[in-house]
Amino acid sequence: MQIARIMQILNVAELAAIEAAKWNGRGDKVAADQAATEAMRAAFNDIDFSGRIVIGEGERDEAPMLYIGEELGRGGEEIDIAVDPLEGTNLCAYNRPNALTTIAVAPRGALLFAPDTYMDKIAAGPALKAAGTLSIDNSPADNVRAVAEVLGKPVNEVNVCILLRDRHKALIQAVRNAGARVRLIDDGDVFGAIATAVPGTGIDLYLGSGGSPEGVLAATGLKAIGGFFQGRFDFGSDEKAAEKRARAEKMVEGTEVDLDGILEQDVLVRSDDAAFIACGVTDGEMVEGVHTDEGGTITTHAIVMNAGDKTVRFVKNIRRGESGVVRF
Ligand code: VTB
Repeated sequence: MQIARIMQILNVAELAAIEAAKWNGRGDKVAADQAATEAMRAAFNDIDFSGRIVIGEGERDEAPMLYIGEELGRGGEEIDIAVDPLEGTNLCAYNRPNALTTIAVAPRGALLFAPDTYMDKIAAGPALKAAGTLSIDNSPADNVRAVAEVLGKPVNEVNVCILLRDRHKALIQAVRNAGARVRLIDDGDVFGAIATAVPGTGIDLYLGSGGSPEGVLAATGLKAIGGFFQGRFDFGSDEKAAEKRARAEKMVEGTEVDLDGILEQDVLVRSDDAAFIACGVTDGEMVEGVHTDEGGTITTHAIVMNAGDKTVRFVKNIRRGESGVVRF
């Protein structure tokens, strides 16, 4: 994606983060999400492009803002957009680390319409992608060993990020039995997956099942920088499974997607020109959150992974306060 366009999208993520951060620690995840979503929508509508939401806040008939299929912008280049306006609404509401505003962009038709179901995921950085030794079909122990070998460290120094959920009990045990460490997160697996490719976060591998939409967002970032991602839909086995599968079937109609097969990066993101942007809402290991000072200066921190110019940018942006003076 062109740098000028990336800067516009980055601005959208920043404005949403600034509004969401006003709710940091206030215990109201709904208000936080709404603030991010409204800011994001208004900012997208100000861009000279024809944006289309492919992953958003819900389906059209539920009438949310940023619904799937919603058209945004003042007209121009056709771009598909996946958003999770506030990834980790609870993280924001309780002021925990790594709440982010997240956006993925790609040429029209390139991003998978992801059904609202769980996706099993495995993610790691570019070295693992290059080695070709990871697979969602391998046991956790085999994948942990592959990571240790490629990163050149003992297994007991491999850090695996997993969502803290009952459904992951056996997985967590298997990873620990293999000798690796587990970094449990309450929420926010876009962070967990992306962090595997960002030195300094201490996360080497992401495993487990989270939202499918979040899977497409993470896959875009990892694809943009040559990282590794595989997914597989998980419809569960309860009474809702058949209904979820039927909805998913409709959403992937006309594509090559196998609902039970491995979802490779190139199926999730069918373009080499995608980009992923995340802006910090609360402070975290990958990016800091929104900081304000008495003069009204607002500082945001974002990560931008752009396949177009093969870059990863960490963007610290300082907005002048009412005094007009930049303080940094
Ligand atoms: C997942 C994960 C998200 O919420 O969707 C999770 O992908 C919800 O999982 O990053 P549960 O249904 O098990 O609670 C997040 O953690 C935050 O939106």
